Amino acid sequence: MERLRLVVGSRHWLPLAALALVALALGTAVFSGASFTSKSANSASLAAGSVQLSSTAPGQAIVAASGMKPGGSSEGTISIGNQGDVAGTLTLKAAGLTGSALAAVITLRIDDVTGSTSKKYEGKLSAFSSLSLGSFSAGTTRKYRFTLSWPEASNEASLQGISTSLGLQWEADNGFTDTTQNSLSLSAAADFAAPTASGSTIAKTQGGAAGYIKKGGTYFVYANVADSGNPASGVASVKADVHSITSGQTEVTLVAGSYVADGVAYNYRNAEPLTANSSLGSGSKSYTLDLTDKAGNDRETSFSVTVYAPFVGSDFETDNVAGGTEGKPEKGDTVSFEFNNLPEAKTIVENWNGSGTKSVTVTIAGVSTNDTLTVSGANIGSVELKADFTKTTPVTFAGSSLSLSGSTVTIVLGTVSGEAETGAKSKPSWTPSASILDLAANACSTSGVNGANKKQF
Ligand SMILES: [Ca+2]
Ligand SMILES: [Ca+2]
Ligand SMILES: [Ca+2]
Repeated sequence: MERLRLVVGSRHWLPLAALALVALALGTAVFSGASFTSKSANSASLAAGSVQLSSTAPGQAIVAASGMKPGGSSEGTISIGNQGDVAGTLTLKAAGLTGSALAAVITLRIDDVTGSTSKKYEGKLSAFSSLSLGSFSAGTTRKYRFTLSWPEASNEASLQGISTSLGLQWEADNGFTDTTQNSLSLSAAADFAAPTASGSTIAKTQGGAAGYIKKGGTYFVYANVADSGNPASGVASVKADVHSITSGQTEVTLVAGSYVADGVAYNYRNAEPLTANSSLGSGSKSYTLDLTDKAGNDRETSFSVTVYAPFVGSDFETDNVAGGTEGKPEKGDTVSFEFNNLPEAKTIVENWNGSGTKSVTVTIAGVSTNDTLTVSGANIGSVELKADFTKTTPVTFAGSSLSLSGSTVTIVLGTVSGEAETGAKSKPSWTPSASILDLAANACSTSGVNGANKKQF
C-alpha cells in the first residue's frame, strides 16, 4: 500500500502507475477465470504426489438469491478440478447452516453438468450434509450446477423476509486433506403473502342477527382483514364480489374503519348499503372477497350468507304434562309455536337474545266453546283453541316459562288461576303476530297455522 501511494503521488510515475493499474485489472480478470489452487494441509505430501483442488469461484457464493417468493428458483455453477498429480476422492460437505426455518422448505438440487446433466442430489437445503462426488483423476475438472427452488405450496407467511445460507466445503481425501469453500444463500421477499380475512359477514341494515338476508333486503358486507409481511406492505384494497346476491355487483369496495355487526367488530365495510335481488332463491349464497396488499399480492376468499324464504308459522302444538289430565290445561303442560325460519328473539320478547327463559302469563278465555289462548309478556299472536276450557271467567297461568330452541318457541304453563275445564278433541288454529321478524327481517305471515286434531293440553 505504502509503495502504491508513493508511486501515485509522483507526477513522473503517473504513466507507469496507469499501466500498473491496467495490468492489475487484467491480472484480476485472468485470476477470476483461472483455477484457484487451495492451500494444502501437508506440503511435504505435495512434493511426493498430491491432489490439488481448483475452483472457478473460490470462497464465493454459488447462489446468492434475494427477494425470492414461493415458486421461485435460482441457480449457479462452479467448476472444481484436481490440479494435482494423483487421483483423489472428492466429497462436498455442509459447513454451517443458518436460517433453518427457510432451509426446511427450500429444495437444493445439485447436477453434474460437465457433459450431459446428471443429478447428484435433490432434497431440502436443511437436510444436506455431504455428497460423495467420486474419484477425480489428476487433471480432471467437473462442472456442477446448484439450484435452490422454493415450492409454490410452501407459502407460509412466517417465511416472509427471512434468509438462509449454507456453507459448503469441497474436500479431497488422498491421505491428507485438501479443501476449498463456497456458500449458497437465499433471502425471502419481505412481503409475498396477500392479506387474509379472518372473518366476514353480510348483515341486514336493520341490525340484529348477521348472516341472514331476505330477497329485496338491504345489507352491508363486513370483513376483518389484516396483511402480513416482514415488514407488511399493508392492505391496498378489499373488494367484494356479491353478484350472486345483487346482480352486477362484482367489485364492491370495502372501506377501512371501525364497524360492528351482531356484536362483532370488523375493520372493513362497504360505504353504501346494497339491495339484494327481488327475485332471489332462498338458501346459502356464496360471495368472494378479493384482498390485495401494497406489494401486489392478491387473494380471494369465499364466505356465505343465508337468504331466507318468506317467514311463516309452520306448526302449533300442545302437550299434557307427565301425570296430568289429557284435555285439561294445567301447570306443566306445554304450548309450542314453530316457524319455518329462525325468529329474531327480540321481536318476541323485548331486548331478548333468545337464551334462557322468559316469564310470561298465558290466558285462556271465552264464554263460547271456541276459547282463545293469548300470551302477555311475549309477542306471539293468538290461538283459537276450537274447544271449551273455561265456562265463564278467564283461566290464567302466571309465571309461565317461555324459551326458544331453534325455530320453536315453547311455553311451559305456570301456576293456574281460575277454573280450567277438560275440553273435547279439537284442531286449534294459531294466528302469528305480524311483528315477529325472522333473522333476515322478514315479517311473519298472519296466515293461520293448524295444530293436530286431538285432545289439547
Ligand atoms: Ca402482505
Ligand atoms: Ca293437561
Ligand atoms: Ca269457553
